[in-house]
Amino acid sequence: MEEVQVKAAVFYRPHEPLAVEELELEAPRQGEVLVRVAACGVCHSDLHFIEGLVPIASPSVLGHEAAGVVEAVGPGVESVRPGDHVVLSFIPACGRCPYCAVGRPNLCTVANRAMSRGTMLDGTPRFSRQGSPVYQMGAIGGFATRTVVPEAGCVKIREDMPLDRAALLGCGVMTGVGAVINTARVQAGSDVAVVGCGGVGLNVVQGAALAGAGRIIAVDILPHKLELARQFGATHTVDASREDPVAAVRQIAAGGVDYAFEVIGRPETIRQAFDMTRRGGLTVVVGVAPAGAEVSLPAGAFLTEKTITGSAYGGARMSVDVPRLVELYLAGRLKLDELISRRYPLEGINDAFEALRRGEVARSIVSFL
Ligand code: PAD
Ligand code: ZN
Repeated sequence: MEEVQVKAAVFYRPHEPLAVEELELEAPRQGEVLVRVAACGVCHSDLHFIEGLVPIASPSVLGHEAAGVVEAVGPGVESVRPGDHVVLSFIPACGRCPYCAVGRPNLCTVANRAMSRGTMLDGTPRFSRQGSPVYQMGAIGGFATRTVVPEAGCVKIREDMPLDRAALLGCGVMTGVGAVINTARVQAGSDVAVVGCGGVGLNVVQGAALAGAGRIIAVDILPHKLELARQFGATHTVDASREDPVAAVRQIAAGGVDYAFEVIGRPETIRQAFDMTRRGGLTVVVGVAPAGAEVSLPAGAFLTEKTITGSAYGGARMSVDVPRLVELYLAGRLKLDELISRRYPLEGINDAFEALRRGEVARSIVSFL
C-alpha cells in the first residue's frame, strides 16, 4: 500500500491556532492499522497543550478521543480487519511489560513512552509533511481524516453502535466512569463529590449513579454545568463561584464524602477535593495539572486514614471496558447523546477549543461523517 494524503489539525506552538493542512500518512507497518476517523472528541487534555501548560512533541496532530472504521491492516495484525468499527485507545497497552502483567494496562511502560514521544510503539510517527515527521497525540492523532494506530490501540465494537458517540468512549467516558468503577470502586450507597463537571466530570457523575452512590454532589462554577450534572445523576449541586465548596459539601454530607473526585487539574481544587473527603475516605485526582505544579496537603489529615490517588485513563482495560460501555449505552443506561453539545467540521477545530475554554460545552466532537 502507498502513502495517502490526509487532512489534519496540527499543533505547532502553544497559544497559536491549530493549522488544518494536508499531511502524508504512511501505510501501516507491522502490527499497525489504518483507520478512517469517523469522529474525534475535543478534550481538555489537548487544550492543555495548546495553552502551553503541558508539553508535547511538535508538530503534532492532536486528538485522542476517536472512533472510526478500519481500512487496512499491516503485517501480523490479527484482531481487526478492514470494515471493522473501532474505538481508539491512547494507551495501546503492550500486554507484556510488568504493569500489563499485573493487570494495570493503563500504566503500560511501552504505551506511556509512545504517548510522551507522540509516536507509534516503535518510536516513530506515521504522519509527515514535506518529508518531516509530524507526531501523533497518544499514538492516535484523531483530528485527521485518516490515521495509523497500533493494533493494541484498536478496540472492536458492535456495528450498530453509532461511531460519533463511540468516539466519546475513547477518553472522556472511559476516564470518568472508569475513575469511579475501576480506580475508586465506589460502593453502593456511599457519598460522592465531583469537583469540575465538564466532559470528563459529567462521566464521573454518571459513573457514580451507575455504581449506586447515595449522595452525588456536583461542584462547578458554571450554573449550566450544574444543570447538566443533575441530568447525569447528581443529587445535589454546589456553585463554587458563590460559596465555599468544601464547607458546602461537608454540610450536605455530614463531615464530608466517602469519595471526592477532582476533574479540573488545579492544585487549589485538588486541595478542595481532599478537604471535602471524610475520615477514611478516598480522594481521586483525575484532572491533569500544569507541568511542575505542586499540591500541599495538611499532614495531620493522614492520621484520619484518608487516601489520595491519581486515576489515569480511568484504570482502563480497554478490551473489557469499551464493549461494556457500548452495551450500557445501547441498553439506555449510559448517557452519550446528551454529552455532545456541538459538532464541528475539522475546519472548525479552533472554534471548538475556544468553546471548551469558555466552558460552553459538555463535549463537542469533530465529525467526519
Ligand atoms: P472541561 O473543560 O470540559 O471541564 C472542566 C470543568 O471544570 C468545567 O465545567 C469548568 O467550569 C469546571 N471548573 C473550572 N474551574 C473550576 C473551579 N475552580 N471549581 C469548580 N469547577 C471548575 O475539561 P474535561 O472534562 O475535558 O477535562 C477535565 C480534566 O481532566 C482536564 O485536566 C483533563 O486534562 C483531565 C483528563 N484526565 C484524564 C486522565 O487520564 N486522568 C483523561 C482525560 C482528561
Ligand atoms: Zn482526553
